[in-house]
Amino acid sequence: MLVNVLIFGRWFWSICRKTSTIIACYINAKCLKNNAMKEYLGMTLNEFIIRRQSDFKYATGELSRLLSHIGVAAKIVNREVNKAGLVDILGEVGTVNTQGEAQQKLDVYADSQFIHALRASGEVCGMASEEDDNIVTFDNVLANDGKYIVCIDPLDGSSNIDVNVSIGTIFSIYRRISERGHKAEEKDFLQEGLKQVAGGYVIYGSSTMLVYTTGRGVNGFTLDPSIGEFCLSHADIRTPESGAIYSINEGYYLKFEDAIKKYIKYTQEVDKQTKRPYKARYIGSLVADFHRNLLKGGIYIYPATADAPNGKLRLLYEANPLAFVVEQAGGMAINGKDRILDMKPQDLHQRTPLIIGSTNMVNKVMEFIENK
Ligand code: AHM
Ligand code: MG
Repeated sequence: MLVNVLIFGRWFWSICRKTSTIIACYINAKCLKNNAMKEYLGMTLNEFIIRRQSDFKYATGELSRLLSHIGVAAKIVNREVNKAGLVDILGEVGTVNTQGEAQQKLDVYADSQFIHALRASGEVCGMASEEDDNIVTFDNVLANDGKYIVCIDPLDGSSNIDVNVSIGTIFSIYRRISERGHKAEEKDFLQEGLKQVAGGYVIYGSSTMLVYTTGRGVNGFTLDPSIGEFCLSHADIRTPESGAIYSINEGYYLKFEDAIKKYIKYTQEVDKQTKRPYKARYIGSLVADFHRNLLKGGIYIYPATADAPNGKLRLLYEANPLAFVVEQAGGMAINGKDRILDMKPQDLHQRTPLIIGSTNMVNKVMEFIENK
């Protein structure tokens, strides 16, 4: 009997020691990460990119240089967005883009700024943009040798440009799959979102922020206008698992499928435990709605409608980059059936329904869809 007690005691003691070591390691790793991230706070985007380059095995600095170029273009676009009311740059330009929507002058300006910055970077062989029907290839020796391609919505939320409401830029970066030394090909752009090497956005709001991920967490940089630099202000962003905000254009209510209608009713019911009724917030600029929900917890839905069975938003340069960001921050993004990042694009300007945000909320919508 005594022997049994002794054996049990030793076994119990060793389990306790192992468990406490595991917990201590976990806490230590977390603290180290938090401390390391704290050390980065206030650092400029360029410094941060260079420091983090060592996170990537065999990194050669090309992606770092490319991200810096995107930051520079964002600052130039920001400058124009900020003085939009002062110069003759607002309003429609008179042409329509590939989606049949009137192009605003600032859209065209932003598009040309990003084309210029990406061509100048020498790291990119081509770009796909919401504003251009076909891929833009940078056909020179340096660019043809570039490893990367970029998909971009240069100025998202264009209906808000004229009225001083937050707008944004959304971008994603992939490794090309065509042979280096030649022009980019369309197949380089039709890769699944999970193959992104970086994705992010810039929000031109009450302050201007650049938020991006390279697959190792999400970091946000706020533009300090006094020094003209993006500085790390939001290190290692995590989105809450649940939130109390829902963002959907309820004006289309009658055109939604039943599952979405039922979910909207669910958000409006009273239930203390799940913080319902949720707050309805819809800016009409995806970047702004997404950014708020990312920080506060919430869900953004642009579903299929009777008129638009594939929804409105574009897979390559709206859904994919934000899906990458949200997943890296601990959230989820689906199209109503599948994970956004698993979708195989068929077309440059392909649209997709988008349900994106806090994990518990996205799963709840999924429940309604599955039980319809
Ligand atoms: P845009 O890229 O032409 O600006 O369109 C995308 C925008 C999103 O920013 C926004 O969430 C959505 O379209 C709003 O659409 P709607 O007016 O149908 O609600
Ligand atoms: Mg857009």
